[in-house]
Amino acid sequence: MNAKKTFKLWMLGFCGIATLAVTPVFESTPAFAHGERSQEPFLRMRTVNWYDTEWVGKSTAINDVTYLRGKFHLSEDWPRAVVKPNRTFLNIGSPSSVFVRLSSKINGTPMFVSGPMEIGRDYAYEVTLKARLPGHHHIHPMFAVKDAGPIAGPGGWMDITGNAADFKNEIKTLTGETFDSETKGTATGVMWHLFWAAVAIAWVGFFAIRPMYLIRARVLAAYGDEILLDPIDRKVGIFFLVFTVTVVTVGYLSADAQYPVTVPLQAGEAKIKPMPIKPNPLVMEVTHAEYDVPGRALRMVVHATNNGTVPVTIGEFTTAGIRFTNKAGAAKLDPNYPAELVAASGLTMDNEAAIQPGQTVDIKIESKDVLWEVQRLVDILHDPDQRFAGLIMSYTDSGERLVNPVWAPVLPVFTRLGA
Ligand SMILES: [Cu+2]
Repeated sequence: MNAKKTFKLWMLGFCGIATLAVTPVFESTPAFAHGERSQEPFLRMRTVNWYDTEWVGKSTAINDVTYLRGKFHLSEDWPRAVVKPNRTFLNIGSPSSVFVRLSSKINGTPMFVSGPMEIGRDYAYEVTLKARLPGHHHIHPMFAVKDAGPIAGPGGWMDITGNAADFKNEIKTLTGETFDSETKGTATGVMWHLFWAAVAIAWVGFFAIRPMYLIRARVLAAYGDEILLDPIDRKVGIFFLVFTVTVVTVGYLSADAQYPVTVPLQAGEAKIKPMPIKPNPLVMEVTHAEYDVPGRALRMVVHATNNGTVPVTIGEFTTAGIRFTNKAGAAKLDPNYPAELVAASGLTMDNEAAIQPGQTVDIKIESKDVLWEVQRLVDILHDPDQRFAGLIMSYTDSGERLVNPVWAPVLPVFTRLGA
């Protein structure tokens, strides 16, 4: 008995220590409640290449309007495992409805319904947001692809100040009626939910007590269903049928009489023209790429030709909303871009010189930062399809930006090779 007790105590103590040992050390980095980092890296790197993302209102008062805007390129390296963007919708990823989305426009076209987009092309979007719930919120642009799911873009913090109770979303209908869409119809909605719940409980309850399920099941198994039904059951059944059909009909007719002019829910398709292809004199191709696991660096060899008339300098490599820049690229960084997504001196090249007009070069570009691990992009090495895609940004002396999509298979390396 005693030995057993001692063992029990020892076991309890052991479990306690074991629990403590595996409890992770408290992290002081900002909390990301969306789980955006757990989205597969092939989805984040090889579908939508986000750039120029702008969280316009760093702080917005309740009821005020702000914007989330930016551009994206649909990667030529779209994974085979992901459904093609034949039906897409631009949305916002946020912790609950902290903003009301008043409109989404892609290339200036309102996108209140979904539609197809073209792989290999670029789109500019602007989402108009009205502040609804106060707080410090992490907001992402989000690209939903039918049968593939939502693909989150980079997240930035947006603050909303004020009092939630002051929120109003007044809408003027086409018939001239004005109402607050926050509260409109709430009582009717609650009433119908309670009503049908009560009807359902009465229906199930009636049969549940005449007799209880278990007895009923045994009688059913032994003698069939005929003796389980008595005339009252049939009468009650007919009553519920007539009652339900009457309530639905009367409800429908009275709602129709109250709101004679309605617009059906839009179920068409948005036909969005991609942004015009900007002539790009810089031609680029990745001829080799490897990921240095201990060094946390993606290295690629880029075969580039400058067919233009002015020298071009590479400044940035961006993928999954994460930006690796050198000096030239850092100078062009929007200071409002979330610092936790920028590796400001993460981009190095074996040849920093500008690519001269007419010149063809093979440049080794290294994007090195702990962000590969922190953002869990290194997980591509566990995929059966080890590839990356992203955008390389280059600049001419006059400040013109050239965007080159790149993609390639990635070879993992575990030792440092001479760079
Ligand atoms: Cu987030």
